[in-house]
Amino acid sequence: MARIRVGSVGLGGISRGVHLPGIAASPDLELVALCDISEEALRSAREAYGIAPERCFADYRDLVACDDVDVVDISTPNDVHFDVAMAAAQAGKPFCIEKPLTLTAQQADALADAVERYGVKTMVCFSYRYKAAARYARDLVRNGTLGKIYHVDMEYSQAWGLPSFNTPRVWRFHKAETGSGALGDLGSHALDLVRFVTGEEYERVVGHAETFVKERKALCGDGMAPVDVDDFSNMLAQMSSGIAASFRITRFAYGRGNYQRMVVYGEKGSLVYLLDENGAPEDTLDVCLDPLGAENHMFVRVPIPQRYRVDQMQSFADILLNKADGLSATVADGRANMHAVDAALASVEKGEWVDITG
Ligand code: SOE
Repeated sequence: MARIRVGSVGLGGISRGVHLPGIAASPDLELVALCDISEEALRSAREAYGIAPERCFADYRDLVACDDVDVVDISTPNDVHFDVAMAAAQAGKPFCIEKPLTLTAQQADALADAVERYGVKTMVCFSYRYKAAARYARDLVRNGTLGKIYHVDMEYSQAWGLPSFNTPRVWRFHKAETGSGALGDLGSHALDLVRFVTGEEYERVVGHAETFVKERKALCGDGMAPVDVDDFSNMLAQMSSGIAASFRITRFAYGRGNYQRMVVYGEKGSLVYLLDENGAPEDTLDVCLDPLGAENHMFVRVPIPQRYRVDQMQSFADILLNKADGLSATVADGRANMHAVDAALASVEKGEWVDITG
């Protein structure tokens, strides 16, 4: 069977590190076109994947218009997500897209409507849905092993915002390009992962967020540029079925790399999902399921069954081939995520709980 021909737009870190290698590794996908506004990024990807110069573009509209591009892979900065995804949908081309889906919930609503109108398949790259320990945790929660869930506590911590890293004012610190700071960048993952594991929706949220470092070295010239987004966000969320969730999202956690910790406390058991703990190469799962464990306050690390090890880009191919497992995020999930992110931002401004609608 002929491979599905992919055109990739946005050739930065996540594309080079995950999307392009994942497309290359899939027996069902073939990379046929590239797009980036950076000539260097375009040249580097072209040479790495052997793409003909006439299939390399600076304007995403030219890539979407190619008759030999069946689907579009989108890894641009956040402020370009909506335009590229809308162009793909209007051309009737399925697409996969990096998180957060869009800059705002309003954009997400419009994109979700267009996807429905044009009937295109989609996937939002909430990449931690493909962590085996997260999938195992999801099964233990969904199959009732833990019983009724009371609390979920979710931490997503990085350190590159700390002054010692001297990170300049990159697009992730500029609201017009990123939408929000740690909240949309890391918090979108955290909010999606808790929704993925619990299967529950967010009903209302209250948040606290600040900007620790108010200006950073400008990318051009010798001056400084303002940071107009959050450096961290602490949130509480009430979920359907009454789950009380808490989130700690930060770029200022000294000693952390790409650290995630989700604790799920249930009536009959609890679990701890961990990523990048003490630099461990694999995600892990600790559980406390038996009365003796509860009595001794013991959580035991469990082996992760092989069936939970799934690749993100192959999952996109499976969606396109109508053989998906249903565990990948679609634009509908991305839209729900954006409504939670926007409600958290609104709560930070108002200093009160905000209901999540839509
Ligand atoms: C931020 O540092 C970042 O690159 C996020 O943008 C990614 O989504 C996350 O997977 C890793 O960290």
